[in-house]
Amino acid sequence: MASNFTHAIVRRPARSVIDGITTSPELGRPEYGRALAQHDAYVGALQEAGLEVTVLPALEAYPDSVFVEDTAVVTPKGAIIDLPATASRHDEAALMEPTLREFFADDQIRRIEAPGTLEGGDVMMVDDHYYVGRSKRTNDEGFRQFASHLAAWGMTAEQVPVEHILHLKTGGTYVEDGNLLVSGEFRTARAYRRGQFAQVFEVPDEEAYGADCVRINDKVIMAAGYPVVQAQLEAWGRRYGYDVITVEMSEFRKIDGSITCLSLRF
Ligand code: CIR
Repeated sequence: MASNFTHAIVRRPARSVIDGITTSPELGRPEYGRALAQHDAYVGALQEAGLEVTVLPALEAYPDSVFVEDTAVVTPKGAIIDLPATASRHDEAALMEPTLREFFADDQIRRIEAPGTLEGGDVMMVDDHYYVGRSKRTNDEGFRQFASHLAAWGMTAEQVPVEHILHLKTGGTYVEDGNLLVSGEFRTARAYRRGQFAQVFEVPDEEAYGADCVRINDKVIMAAGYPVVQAQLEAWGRRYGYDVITVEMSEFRKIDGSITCLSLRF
């Protein structure tokens, strides 16, 4: 079943984005003007995919607040407000809640509460089943609460260990039609080997950053500069009826942000 999204929520990068958390300081700090331009292009790609995009103002006190995906998981039945694990990002979810309330009724909003932590980057939706990374950012209690919220809405979840990267989706994304991209440690993840995927494409190490893409209606948005991933997506796109849009992501990559991180989609 292909996605049928109508809306996205994004947040403008703050000037403080140059101080975003990173595991790759050798890439240098983001350049603010370039990050803004890349963000504009990303919003343009979401619109090209047919979405109405709510663009929230920058939050200077939160360097990583451009990565709105970590503040909530929006399902077809309702939204689960996350609890980001790092102190500097902790309050970002509460700051997103009023915007989600514009789209969802009270009984469609649930919350991850301490000591649970959960970040949306760790959550990969495959129809009504959710794979949840057990990472440094998402703990067992966060998963337990998340799975119980989903169960109340008739959906299921399972954990996937994340050892070497930030979030589950940093290492691979589901692009619908049974097709999954995986990189690094997820090439051998047991959770992905049960026959529920028609095709699993193993992204070569030198293109690992390209493994995080997003399918939106009849488009897939991916980072520019990953030709092997792009060729695979274009081949799938010809077969399943979608086009690939590439956007420059260099400035967000410097602080561990990838394609899915920059939006909430529903
Ligand atoms: C962080 O470390 O939290 C940010 N610098 C990057 C967050 C990326 N978000 C995502 O993968 N969903």
